[in-house]
Amino acid sequence: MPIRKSGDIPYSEVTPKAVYLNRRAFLAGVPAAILATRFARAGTKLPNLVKSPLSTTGEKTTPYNDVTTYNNFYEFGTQKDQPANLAKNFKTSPWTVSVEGDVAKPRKFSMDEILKLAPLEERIYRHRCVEAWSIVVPWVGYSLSEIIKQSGGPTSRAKYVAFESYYDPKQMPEGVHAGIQLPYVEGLRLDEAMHPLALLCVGMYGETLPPQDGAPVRLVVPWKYGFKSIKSIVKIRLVESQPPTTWNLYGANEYGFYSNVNPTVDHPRWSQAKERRLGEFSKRDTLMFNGYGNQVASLYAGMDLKKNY
Ligand SMILES: Nc1nc2c(c(=O)[nH]1)N[C@H]1C(S)=C(S)[C@@H](COP(=O)(O)O)O[C@H]1N2
Ligand SMILES: [Mo]
Repeated sequence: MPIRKSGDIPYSEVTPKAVYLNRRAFLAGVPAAILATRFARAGTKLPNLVKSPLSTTGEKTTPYNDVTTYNNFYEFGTQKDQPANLAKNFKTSPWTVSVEGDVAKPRKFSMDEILKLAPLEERIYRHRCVEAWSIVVPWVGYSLSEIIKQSGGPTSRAKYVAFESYYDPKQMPEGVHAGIQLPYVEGLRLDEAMHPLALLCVGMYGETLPPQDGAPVRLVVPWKYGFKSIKSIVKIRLVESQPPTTWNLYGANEYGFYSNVNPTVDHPRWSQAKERRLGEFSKRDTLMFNGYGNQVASLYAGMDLKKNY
């Protein structure tokens, strides 16, 4: 068998680590039941990661096990522990992302193309869910602006970017009970989408994304509440007017289009002043723009953030 550099292996051909380890352990005679608990990580190592200067420095990352067993991914169930189980066999290959609408060169990208579009960076970001829990994750990816540039860049008409998740009721039978409209849709203003912090994410903890965290490709927008970070993306469409978003459709008085993390604007049903970091006991103060104010506050200069929640 020829030896290839891991960077040359197409996404579709990579053997998931769990399968590989199972195979190896099977040969060594280790019982399968022990394997299931010992080798729970299903990702594939992503090579040649660049450490990004956009990382949040000095913060302890949340244990992998917490980040991959406490999830919101309503297509796979509304309970936090459901996606880890129900998304296990989610088919993420082949995968195509279409970049369309008001871009100079609308085109489709295969997952292999996405992995090679720009150097893969490791960025440690804080992530704050609207439900007042938070995590610190070493994500892998590159700025969302890269894929928009690779599609010829925005035309003069483009003002917003609309995103759509994959939805297959056969693979996601819990979706019909989720209480939200599917496919999951999200949106950003064009300048937010082009901000370098907005991450097109293909991995975490040095590996490809596990299904429950949004495999094979998701958004991570660290200054906004977690629900803006749409998972398992199949469509990115540049548009003229503000696109609909899933949680705003669900309840417009509770979830706005902007959804910037803001400890001074409470959710109608609970306070946003504090948060609990997964794995920690006591609560900590929530930071304006989740601590990314120096980088992003200028995007909202002159806007009333109580009105534009
Ligand atoms: N397609 C899709 N994307 C989604 C969601 C979802 O239910 N479906 N949940 C959102 C919410 S509410 C949060 S907090 C984050 C959670 O990401 P994580 O599970 O990787 O922490 O994903 C967001 N993206
Ligand atoms: Mo969330």
